[in-house]
Amino acid sequence: MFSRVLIANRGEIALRVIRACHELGISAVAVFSEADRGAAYLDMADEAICIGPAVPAESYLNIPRIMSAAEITNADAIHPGYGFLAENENFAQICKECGITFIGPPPEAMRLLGNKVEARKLAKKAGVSLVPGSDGVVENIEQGLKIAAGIGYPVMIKAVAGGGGRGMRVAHNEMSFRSGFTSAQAEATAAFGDGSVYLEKLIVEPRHVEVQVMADATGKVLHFYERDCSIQRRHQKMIEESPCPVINEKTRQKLCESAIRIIKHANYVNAATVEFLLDKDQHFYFIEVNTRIQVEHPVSEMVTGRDLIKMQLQVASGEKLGLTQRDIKHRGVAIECRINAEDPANGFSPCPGKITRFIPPGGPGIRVDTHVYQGWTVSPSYDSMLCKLIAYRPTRDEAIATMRRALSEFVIEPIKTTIPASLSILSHNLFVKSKIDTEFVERNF
Ligand code: MV4
Repeated sequence: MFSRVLIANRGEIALRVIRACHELGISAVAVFSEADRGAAYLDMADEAICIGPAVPAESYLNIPRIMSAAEITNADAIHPGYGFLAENENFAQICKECGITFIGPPPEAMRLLGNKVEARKLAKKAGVSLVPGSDGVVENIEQGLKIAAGIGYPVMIKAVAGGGGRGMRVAHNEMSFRSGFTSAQAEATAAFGDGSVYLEKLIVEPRHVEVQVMADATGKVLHFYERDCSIQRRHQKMIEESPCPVINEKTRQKLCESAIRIIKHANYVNAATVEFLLDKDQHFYFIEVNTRIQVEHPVSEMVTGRDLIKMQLQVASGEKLGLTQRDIKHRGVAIECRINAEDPANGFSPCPGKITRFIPPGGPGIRVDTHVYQGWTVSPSYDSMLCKLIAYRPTRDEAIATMRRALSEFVIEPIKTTIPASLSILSHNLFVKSKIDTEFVERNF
């Protein structure tokens, strides 16, 4: 096992990784920007190094500065968290060349799955059902029109280098295809430096269901069941839960086995999330793989009773997964609400500023993952997520009741937060009955 791990991230995930390191007897090195100086979790790290100013390009995204911090502190490995450099294959490659273990997949697997057309080909080879679409990159409008006619409208135009909704367009007919194709290419070029696009049939009113997977270096791949992440707004998830409340045990097994097949075919190591769309008839279709630990991993930890961050450290250090699939049971229901410093009454605009009162909830069935404390100043330079509130209960109705109780207890002053938005979603009868899809928030709020 490693003796020292550097965490190339900030906020709640940096704290989450520090905790996992300490449980495994590993010394944790934190890095911080000038905007994060004084964060309480930095005192929990065994060492903390300033790597530059607030602007991410000069600190959390600055590879030379992070590598220097790792070298100075004699770190054996780097945990990238999520966001920032977590899915940067160049960073993973540089770590390797410097003899520092990147706690994530090999750069080759990251490159393969980061290309959505390659990921589709891999899924096909693995025998997993995927959304009907183009076999590869669509080079021009005329070729695209032919393929779209074959698939049947409506179709979705997606960026090959994309993910998370950028560079995506829906086309309902030839005319909207022409304009959508050009603007998707332009947006993809601007966002990813790669304008390549491909086509898929539009799945109407889908649910977003994703499978948590962990692979070790011997090729052993385990799943930790699925999460339903349909409650999102503008591709920002707001509420996630496990298990998905609408799939039966047979569909669940097929879904999770499909995820494992894809990950095995990619020669993958470490944590991954395999995303699917689920339609009204319980058909699921592979869409993409996220090659990182995700924000919402705690719901999978709660229902399986496993520590996914500790497991990431273990498999990265070369340990075999000491579990079999049969050991991993799912029990109960976990729901996570992301609490952001945003004003729901004002278009969810960011609300940075000093927090003068912070009283988090607790009690039975509640987990609070946050780096925030009374006196902390939320910087405008970063993502607005303050806290993840996780309720874990035997049944979904009980988990909803516990979450509502906890959200009502939570005091965060004076900044605006998404607590009221979460409360109103949890009180909506369509959410309670789980008659939802990815458009639920936009349609009802
Ligand atoms: C789709 C889709 C419908 N049909 N693909 C959005 C982000 C990216 N991960 C994939 N996305 C979608 N792909 C087909 N063929 C609908 C979405 C989608 C969506 C997916 C997951 C969660 C929220 C979403 C919100 C709008 C659209």
